[in-house]
Amino acid sequence: MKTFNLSVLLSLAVAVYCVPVSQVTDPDESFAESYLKKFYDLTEESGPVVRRGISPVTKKLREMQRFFGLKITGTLDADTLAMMKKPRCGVSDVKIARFSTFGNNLKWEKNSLTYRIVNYTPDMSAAEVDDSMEKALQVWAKVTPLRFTRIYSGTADIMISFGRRDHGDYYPFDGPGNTLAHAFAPSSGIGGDAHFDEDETFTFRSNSGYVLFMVAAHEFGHSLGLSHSDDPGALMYPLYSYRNPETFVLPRDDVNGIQSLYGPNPDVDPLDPDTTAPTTPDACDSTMVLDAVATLRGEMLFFKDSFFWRSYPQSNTPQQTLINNFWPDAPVDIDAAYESRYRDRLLLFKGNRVWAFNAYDLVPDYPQSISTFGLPASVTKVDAVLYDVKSHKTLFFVGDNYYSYDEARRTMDRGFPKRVDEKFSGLTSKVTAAFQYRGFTYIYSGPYMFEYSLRTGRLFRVLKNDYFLRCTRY
Ligand SMILES: [Ca+2]
Ligand SMILES: [Ca+2]
Ligand SMILES: [Ca+2]
Ligand SMILES: [Zn+2]
Ligand SMILES: [Zn+2]
Repeated sequence: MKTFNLSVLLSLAVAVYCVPVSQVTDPDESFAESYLKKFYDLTEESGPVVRRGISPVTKKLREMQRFFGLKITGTLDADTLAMMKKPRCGVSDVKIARFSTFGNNLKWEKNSLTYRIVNYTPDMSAAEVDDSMEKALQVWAKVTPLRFTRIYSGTADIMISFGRRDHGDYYPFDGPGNTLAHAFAPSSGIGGDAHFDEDETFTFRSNSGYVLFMVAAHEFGHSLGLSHSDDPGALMYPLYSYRNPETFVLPRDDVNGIQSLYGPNPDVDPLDPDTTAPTTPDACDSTMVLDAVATLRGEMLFFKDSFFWRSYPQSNTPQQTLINNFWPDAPVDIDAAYESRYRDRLLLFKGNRVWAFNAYDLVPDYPQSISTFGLPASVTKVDAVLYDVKSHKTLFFVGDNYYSYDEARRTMDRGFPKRVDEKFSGLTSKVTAAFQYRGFTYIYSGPYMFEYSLRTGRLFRVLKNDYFLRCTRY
């Protein structure tokens, strides 16, 4: 997925390396204006004229920043611009979508729908396109009474086609990048139809290009009556994210959305544990236990399930993203993480294995066994890992004990393991995550975070997750 990787790479590079926020230039301003027109209903006559103190552009920027969980500044800052440049769906983000003006009745009044694949993309074989479309519709059929039948001629409810630039509706595509596809809400005629931008490279399973199944599953959500969700884990989130089609399960937010329109699948037992839909970790959940925390080139990373939040110095609100969006080769549900400043790497631990990343790339020969650090064979997983800038040692937390690893000599120190509470007073239960940030050591134990002075080692405060994650729900 070259295009996608590249754009994400650029956005991280901007966030990481350009600490003084880059100046927003005029082409960026006109790009932003057309983005707001397209996705946030900024209208021509509203223009840049300031009326009663607040300009329509400022108002729409705030709306967009709120939707994506960015800091609400009302100005075109670097974070906002980077978000605007990510590959996404062409349907707008306003609650009453632009395409919904066919009437107020935005659901199908029947459960049996037809679809037709009008033409094909040269990017994939016809069989792969057929399979991708069929499976993308099944994502929705699994959780609703909706059933889909393919037809090969005539007009189907859902007409599926590939096209570039002007392709017969009033919503031309934009060439490679940005908009990948769009679809129309339920209605007769063009309603329900899904269009894919032929200037993109679509793929069946590989990592180069946009996975057609994922793009189509999202678009069919619109075909069935859903608009965009601001839950970053939702299929109906407007930005493209890579996910493995083999293991994809429709998230809870989307299940709730589609079932509010059509009800559940009558053929599925609601108590069947196989039907559990994944939920997105919530920064406002004070009982949440983080999997791991780490720094990365001045940012803070907080891992939970398939997601992480990143908090970087220029931004007040940590942003939540799928782990595989940044590191497609990374494990999810990890045990521990740390940044090796000696080798400029991020290390992720899961079970008895460790993965090393240099920026986005898996370092060759990884994953490796954790025994390469010199941990005894009896250690089959670690609970947390912390790089201590004071001693230049990396501490591995395992149960009540910790081990000390010398980064320079690449060996385990003698005389370990030692008890955790010998070094960190007041810690009575297991360490679940740990990192250092701006002169303090933070040791997580369950939902609590113990703050120790790096200089004296003394316990300062006992805090909770929301200290860094900042629940912003009012
Ligand atoms: Ca139609
Ligand atoms: Ca495009
Ligand atoms: Ca952990
Ligand atoms: Zn969309
Ligand atoms: Zn179209």
